Amino acid sequence: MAIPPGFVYIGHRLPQLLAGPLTAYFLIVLLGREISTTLTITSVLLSGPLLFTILLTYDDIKNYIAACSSGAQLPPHIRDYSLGGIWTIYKDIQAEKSGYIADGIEETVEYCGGYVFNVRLLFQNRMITLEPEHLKTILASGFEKFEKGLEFREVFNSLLGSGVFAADGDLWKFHRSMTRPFFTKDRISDFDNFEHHAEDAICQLKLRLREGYPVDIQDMAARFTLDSATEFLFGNDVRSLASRIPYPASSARASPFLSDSEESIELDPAARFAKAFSEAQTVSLSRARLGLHWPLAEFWTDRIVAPMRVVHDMIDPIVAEAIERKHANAEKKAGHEGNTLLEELVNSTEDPILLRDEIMSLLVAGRDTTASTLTFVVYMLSEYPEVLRRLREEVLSKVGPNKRPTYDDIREMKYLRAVINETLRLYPVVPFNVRMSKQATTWPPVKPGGKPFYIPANTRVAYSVMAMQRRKDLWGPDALEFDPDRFLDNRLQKYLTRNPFIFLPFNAGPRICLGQQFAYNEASFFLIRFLQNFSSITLAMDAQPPESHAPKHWASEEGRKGKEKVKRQAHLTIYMQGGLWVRMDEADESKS
Ligand code: HEM
Ligand SMILES: *[C@@H]1O[C@H](CO)[C@@H](O)[C@H](O)[C@H]1NC(C)=O
Ligand SMILES: CC(=O)N[C@H]1CO[C@H](CO)[C@@H](O)[C@@H]1O
Repeated sequence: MAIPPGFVYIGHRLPQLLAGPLTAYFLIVLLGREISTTLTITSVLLSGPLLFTILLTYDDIKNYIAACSSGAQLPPHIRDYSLGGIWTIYKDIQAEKSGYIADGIEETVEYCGGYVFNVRLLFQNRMITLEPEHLKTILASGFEKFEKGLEFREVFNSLLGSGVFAADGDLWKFHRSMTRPFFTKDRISDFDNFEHHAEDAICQLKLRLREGYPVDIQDMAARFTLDSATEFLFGNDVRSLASRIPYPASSARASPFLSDSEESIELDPAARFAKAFSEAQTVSLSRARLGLHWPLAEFWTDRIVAPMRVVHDMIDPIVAEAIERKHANAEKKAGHEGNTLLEELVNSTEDPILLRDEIMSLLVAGRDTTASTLTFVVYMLSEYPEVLRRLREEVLSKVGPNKRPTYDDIREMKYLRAVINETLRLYPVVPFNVRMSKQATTWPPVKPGGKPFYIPANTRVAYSVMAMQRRKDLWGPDALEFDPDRFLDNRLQKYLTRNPFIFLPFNAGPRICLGQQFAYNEASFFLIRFLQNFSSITLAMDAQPPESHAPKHWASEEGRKGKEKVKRQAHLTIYMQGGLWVRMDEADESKS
């Protein structure tokens, strides 16, 4: 039996929790016996909160003095007078259930007079910034002053272990150098993998559409990227495209992949794996909200254990087999170069846990990200038929109606890349991110002649590329419009070229996404094949579960919110609530 997480949490904090009451008690004993029992109990009880408040105030004063003496300022607090920021946490949870991600940011910006603020949650400062200059400091020029940090590792440890995604310092360098060789140009331009999975996916879509039902693009994209990623990582894919795709929940044939019908999920290992993998990510994200305090929400049972068991059951045998194969090959010839990432990794270590962690990191980093990008691109194509028309025109003129796209084709397709970029600008896959400051530092001033911002050591720092990439002052008055041409016409020079840090869907600096080129290739390849086969896309709102419809009152709102048809949610990555259901027409080959 594992020790319940809540016990471990309290065990670690016991000395801290008892410090106040014990001090108070001994002081009273030392002072003599004139004090009544009620007073003793009250002072012992109050001593904890009192000590805590004193320490907190001391910290605030210390930071204030440190900021002033270096000619800097502290980021302003947001408006929230509730104890421990409970109000903000409550609003955050409500917003996730029913709201629009990053709603209410304008209000905060207005109140704080800028895009930098301190959201103090559970008595801990979180410095939030939406300033490109600050992101440059965090991710690139001041890289060594920030890390993912203990909190990130504690929260994501069960999911990611020590892999490249969660590690810091020398361990991160080790992991990064171990995985990096696998992302060279010739590795990532091998399209055989994408080809047969895309073919499978399109074939399934066609069959279902011919039956007269709409299809869920998000589910399809998740299968395509899971199969491609597992093949890329360990040579044999998990074949999630082989099992039946879902019917709309409203149809008589419904037996959805991710929600009900536990029975079919039990029978289908790929579906079980995919479900467990999403569940583990969802648990990790709910932990991220509470940070180090996550065990309070899972006091008696660790909710990630069950889904992770399913995930490990799938990966462990694959890892074991790779190690065995290496030994078998070693007898035949030395210095065998691996074909898959796992074979490559086995050459640097045979530690099965380390190998599994690395694989998990890469699966988490590489799977839902590209799936989400594809889903949101298709969402935009369904909403902007003119963009769809131009994109198909580019596909047909550059690649033709049948040919398999090559690396060079993809490189030359400017409009396709602009469509992907514009989607990643408005709907960046990783909408929020966090870092921890290792030492006290400053962020540059925002206004000319203004003061820099002081960031104390060991402070949580959060940023939202989504909110930043929607700022009108950075992207122009039409920032909330979906318009791929902004990456091609004079707006490119006017905004992005002058200030590259306003567009960071893949982050920047030494920890920039390792899979960026892989992802552009994978997404481009799929979209080209997809558009060779389908000529029109319309949302099937009748198949979309009712709770996923954008609420009626959104329609009167300005900006993107007013245009949204389907609600979004986020765990590590953003996704469409309830899938993205569409109807499509097959391309008429004789015409094209
Ligand atoms: C459109 C798709 C993708 C997007 C938007 C994306 C975005 C990101 C972002 C924002 C990070 C930084 C996370 C952080 O440091 O906090 C990241 C890291 C990473 N990504 Fe991607 N990613 C995508 C696809 C992929 C793919 C397909 C792979 C691999 C096959 C991949 C592998 C990685 C790895 C290994 C890291 C960790 C790098 C490190 O910490 O040194 N990504 N990605
Ligand atoms: C899309 O964004 C990437 C990454 O910032 C950039 O390298 C590329 O030039 C952009 N392409 C287009 C056509 O916008
Ligand atoms: C599944 C399917 O029909 N795929 C087709 C998509 O389009 C290409 C080009 O026309 C065909 O080669 C595929 O067979």
